[in-house]
Amino acid sequence: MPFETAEAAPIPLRGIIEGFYGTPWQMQERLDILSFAHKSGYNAYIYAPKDDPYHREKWREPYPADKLAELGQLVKQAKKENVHFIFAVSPGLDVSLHGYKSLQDEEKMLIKLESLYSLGVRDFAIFFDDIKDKDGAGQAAFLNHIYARMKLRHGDLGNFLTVPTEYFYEDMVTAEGTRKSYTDAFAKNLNPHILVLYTGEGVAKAPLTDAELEKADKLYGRALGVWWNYPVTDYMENKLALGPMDELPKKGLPAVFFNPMKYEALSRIALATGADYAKDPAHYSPEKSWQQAVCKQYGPAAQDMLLFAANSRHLENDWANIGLPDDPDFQQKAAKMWQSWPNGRTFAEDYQAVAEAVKMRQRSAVKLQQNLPPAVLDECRPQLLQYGRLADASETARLLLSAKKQGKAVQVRSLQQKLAYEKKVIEQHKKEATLSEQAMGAFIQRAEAAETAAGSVHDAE
Ligand code: LOG
Repeated sequence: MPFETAEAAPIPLRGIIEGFYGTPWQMQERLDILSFAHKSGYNAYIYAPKDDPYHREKWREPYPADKLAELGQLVKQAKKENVHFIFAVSPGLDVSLHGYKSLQDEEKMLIKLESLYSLGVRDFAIFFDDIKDKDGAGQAAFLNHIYARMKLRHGDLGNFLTVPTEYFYEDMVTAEGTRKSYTDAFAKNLNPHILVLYTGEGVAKAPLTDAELEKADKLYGRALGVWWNYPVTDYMENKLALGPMDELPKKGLPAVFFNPMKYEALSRIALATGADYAKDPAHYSPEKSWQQAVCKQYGPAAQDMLLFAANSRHLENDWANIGLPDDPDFQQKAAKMWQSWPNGRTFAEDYQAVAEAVKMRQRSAVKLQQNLPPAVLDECRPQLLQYGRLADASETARLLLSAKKQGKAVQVRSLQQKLAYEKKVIEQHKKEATLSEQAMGAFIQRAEAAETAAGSVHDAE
């Protein structure tokens, strides 16, 4: 085994899974991420880009020679970097699991895996996520056959992984707390040597506690590995995930894989924190690891990048809720000011703190435009511009508050107009760039709605 002995580590298999929808990474990005993976302390990478046709839609077809050559290059690089290259196929859209056709499909799958084995791949995965057909027993039998036949042919076969169709806890369990029928059939029949990954309580729901993992292990009857959907943003393309991994289980688990954004460079902040977690899960500290990652990756631009990245960490919709809060420093300062608004004892200093925080954010937006490396800038231009707009609108909002407090009606009206215009422009760009909803976004809303100090407005200026 060229790799470290797995037993010693609390998480023996730690890696990045290229498992998102949308434009897959370029070959050069993959080569870069393999070096990054090794340097960060990861020891595995799963090749599973949903939109590589040969991975999913056209899984039966062999890779054309040029694509195979590229994969060979990756496998070589992975070996050089001591990273397990795990090759995955997602046949679930149309695979046959019964009868003669299923035997044919097994052959096709074996041919596919063999073509990668010839390149030096020893670790494989077959995924069944995001498909309609829920044939737990059939999928398990298919996996068992492929695994057994590969094992028989190759004494040096490495890890064999899967993801079931019910891949998050809430989808596996009945109201009574027992296994749903799909999960029951899959779990009962699957060879115990095949490693099952799941995504936690939801598809993208944080944090994941020791107790929750234990509960899922118990339900499944085996130790599950984790496929963690952060910093992936394929379900919310307008926001970037630039925060750290949330709190994850502190005790050991067989494997953890982090699913990144299609933006390779910007994914590195979260991925660096994921590596910190995976190396030493018991002592992982999200905020600390995040600060270190940004400082290490952004050098002289780090302080500005910390401010920008802070505003783009949390992803939330009706089913996803992941990533630490956006800009907690600003949120705290604003909350304190609202407590003393308009006439509290500490208002002047609370207001001052907000004013300074806004200025820093404005400055960072300008400086990052000038100082970020081009590869990074290319991945975040719309968001960085929107960040600048939000900071500028926050500046208007805080001036508006001051005018309201002092009862300067003319000033209030002109600032209101300015803010309304700034908000409109922000709104126009939301579809392509969203951030800081609960931080600067909420501050702007509240400042706009804030009552003018009672009875003191006059047009005396
Ligand atoms: C997909 C994954 C996708 C992610 C986020 C799994 C196991 N599968 O809901 O490819 O990137 O969610 O959209 C998924 O997570 N399904």
